[in-house]
Amino acid sequence: VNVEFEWLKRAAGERAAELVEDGMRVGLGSGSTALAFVGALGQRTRDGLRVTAVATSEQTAEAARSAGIELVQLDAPLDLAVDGADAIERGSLAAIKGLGGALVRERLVAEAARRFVLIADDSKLVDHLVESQPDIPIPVEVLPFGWQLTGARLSAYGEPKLRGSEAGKPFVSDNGNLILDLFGCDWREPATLAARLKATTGVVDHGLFLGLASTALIATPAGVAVLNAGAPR
Ligand code: A5P
Repeated sequence: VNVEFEWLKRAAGERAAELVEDGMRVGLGSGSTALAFVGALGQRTRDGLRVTAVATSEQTAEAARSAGIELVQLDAPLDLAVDGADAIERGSLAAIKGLGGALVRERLVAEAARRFVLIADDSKLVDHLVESQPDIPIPVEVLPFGWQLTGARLSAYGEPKLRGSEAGKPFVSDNGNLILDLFGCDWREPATLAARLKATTGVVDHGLFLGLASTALIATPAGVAVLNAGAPR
């Protein structure tokens, strides 16, 4: 564990918790940075803030419950959603998400929110998303039924690799699906790529989050920078 990153994640999470106002319905992202936000929000609720929240994964739900945050279903729009990312592009705030395997619920929550805020340490910030490859693939969640054929369709856009779990078995998402990590994609037109992935039979969703985040809170050793989508880089 990189202690500096842990400290930075906590700083980003605490800053995001300051955005939450009394009575808000809040979306809780997944991954270690989002869990720092959950911890900070839990502290604020113990100090008297009233919120209800929707969790994007079972892991986050558990953390929220132990932090004393009231969880509700995603049955109405949210005021704010806060989530981590695997890579964030300067300027556009386009992001790759889903290395934690929660991308389907993460997108449902992000799209339900009036304001979607990304939080990360500065190691996640890139000038162009294409730079993050080959290390960071585009995660694609697919139905288990016929997944090999879905994979063959996806190979038109990159090299799909079935994600494994630590036990050596395929990773299974909270939705009971598989993840194909797509390496070596053609990034010239990310919006076209995103639309094609979404339109592929057998695909539930993918981890390219374009045009969703309005703000990114990026923690650096010098402080937390507030980046707004569309602002000069
Ligand atoms: C989960 O599916 C992802 O989208 C996470 O938001 C992402 O992997 C970031 O995780 P960390 O904050 O642990 O790096």
